[in-house]
Amino acid sequence: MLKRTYPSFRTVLGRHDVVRVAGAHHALSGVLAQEAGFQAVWSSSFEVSAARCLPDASILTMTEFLDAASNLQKALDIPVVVDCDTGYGGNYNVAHMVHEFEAAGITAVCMEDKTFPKLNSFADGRQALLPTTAFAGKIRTAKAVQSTEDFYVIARTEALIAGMGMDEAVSRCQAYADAGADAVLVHSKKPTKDEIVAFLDRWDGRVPVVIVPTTYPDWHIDEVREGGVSVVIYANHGMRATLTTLRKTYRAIYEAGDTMALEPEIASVRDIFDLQRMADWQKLDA
Ligand code: SPV
Ligand code: MG
Repeated sequence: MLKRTYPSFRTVLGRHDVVRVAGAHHALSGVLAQEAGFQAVWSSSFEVSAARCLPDASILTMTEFLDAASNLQKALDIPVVVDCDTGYGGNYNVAHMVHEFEAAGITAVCMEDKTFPKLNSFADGRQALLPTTAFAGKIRTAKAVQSTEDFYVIARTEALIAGMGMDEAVSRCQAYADAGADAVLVHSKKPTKDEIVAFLDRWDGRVPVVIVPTTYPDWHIDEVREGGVSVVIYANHGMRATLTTLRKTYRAIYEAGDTMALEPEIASVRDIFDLQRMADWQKLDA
């Protein structure tokens, strides 16, 4: 009843042309993403930080991100892909991170080539990246210390975010794939998909490509698939929708002075009981 069984992220990738992943920051949001049909959940550093009302800037520690990811994975029948930012430091931190996340049953992590401490990709200000060889070294470390064959390491480049150009993005991804990355994530903050399409035109396909279409929402999943993308992460839409709903709900209660008008619009307590698997728990007492 309590223990969930789930396929590894690598197994899920083998079953789908394109894997659809939803961002989440706690078990309940992850369960709702699973219910909608997503094949995996992204434990988003942005969402996990924002849930604490903190900037996504390497403020929380590895153990706090591990706790969030592990609580997600424990509640799900689908794998969690963990956004591990920069790997929480240097090579030693990366090695420790892989050990800890694998021990928690996590089957996929993503690391980005920014310097530690990182800052969210959409924040104003300059992004500093590690030299290619230094980040490739972190990827090599992660792959060298993994203890299960299936463990999946995604290397994310912020070259386009940092304005370093397409040549740099492509050559970094090639170097990361050659260092052993199982996939590359190329991030963009452009308002259209053009930059990612240009990257895909240049990409030789040596490992799968992962995208995060936050600023370029106008790209249907069928076209994404045809474009040669293997994994799409809708990184923060759940949290953004939560904000809209909570804001509206709290205001409505405060302004109306009662909750009559609101009741038909919000989930029932019974709905929450079902997600908590309350009936299964109550059998323990029967
Ligand atoms: C996250 O969801 O934490 C990500 C994606 O890393 S982004 O916020 O676009 O950097
Ligand atoms: Mg992040």
